[in-house]
Amino acid sequence: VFLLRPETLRERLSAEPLDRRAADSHKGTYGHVLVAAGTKLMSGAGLLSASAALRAGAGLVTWALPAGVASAAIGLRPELMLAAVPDGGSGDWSDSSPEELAALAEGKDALVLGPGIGRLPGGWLRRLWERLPPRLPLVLDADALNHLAAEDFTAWPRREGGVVLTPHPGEMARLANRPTADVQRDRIGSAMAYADGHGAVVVLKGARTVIAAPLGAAYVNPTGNAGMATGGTGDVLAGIIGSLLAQGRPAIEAAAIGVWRHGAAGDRAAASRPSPASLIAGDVIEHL
Ligand code: NPW
Ligand code: AMP
Ligand code: MG
Repeated sequence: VFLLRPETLRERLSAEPLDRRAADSHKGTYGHVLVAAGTKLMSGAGLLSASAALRAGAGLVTWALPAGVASAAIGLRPELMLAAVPDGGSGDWSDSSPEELAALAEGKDALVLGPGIGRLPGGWLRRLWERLPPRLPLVLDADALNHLAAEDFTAWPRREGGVVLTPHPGEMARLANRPTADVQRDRIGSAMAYADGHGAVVVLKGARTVIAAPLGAAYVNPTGNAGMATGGTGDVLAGIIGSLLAQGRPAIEAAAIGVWRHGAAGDRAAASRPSPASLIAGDVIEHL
């Protein structure tokens, strides 16, 4: 178990606190993220996640929404590309087919799924899981995790591409089928056990976020502050990690570097305000 510090980033994760860019690079160098997030009354979660993926350095970001709400997203963030997933006009992911989303994922370099997607029908995520390009790295957050908690995830086939799960303590409790207080009593053990049991990198969020690799190292993150206890900061983190995956980072590196930078941006955002209490999730994106 390591404390994440600039030296840890350099020595164990081959990263600098800030990225440099090769002078002759182009947008194709930095990967294309597909962010499947947001619905009718939670479109903001998708916008935050996709915008964060851009600010974290991805070359291209496509934001996928159910077709019934996609037109409401036009122009909110002009740098984003939009994709409408057929939904019979309801604006609800539960009326979409996983096959349609899997088709959109072809040729992408990472998929972020879950912020603000609401409920999904039983079996939807498993169908998606089996149809996605085998090497595509994934970030599963929020409602995708709640859906996973209701499935027999332990028995699912392991994917070739990296999988990063980003639960907050309440979501971790649902995944592990234990009370939140138990998870919080042993945060490192909870994250490591779930990572080992499911072959996924687990990011257990909250003050001192824990990042655990399956059968590998765990990291504890010292950046971030209680100003970040505000709606949407988790959606921002999912976009950052997806962005780093699309830029070619292995799952554990993308997760640990992403968590560190998300907290560091939150610290700069809090310092730029009269009080950390006035920090909102969009400020974290602006300070990446
Ligand atoms: P309590 O209250 O302490 O018992 P949910 P959600 C617990 C979207 N969003 N330490 C806590 O339990 C998300 O992406 C959309 C301890 C809390 O009540 C999701 O799709 C936004 N416990 C959806 O909303 C902005 C902790 O978990 C419970 C904890 C629902 O996500 C907001 C809440 O978890 C939001 O991001 C901690 N550190 N953190 C938008 N603008 O569109 C959480 N808990 O029921 O999973 O609800 O996280 O709000
Ligand atoms: P979510 O609950 O999914 O919106 O995620 C909240 C995000 O804010 C996570 O990245 C948390 O680690 C971060 N966060 C929330 N509260 C704190 C805190 N007190 N200190 C540091 N980070 C926090
Ligand atoms: Mg969340």
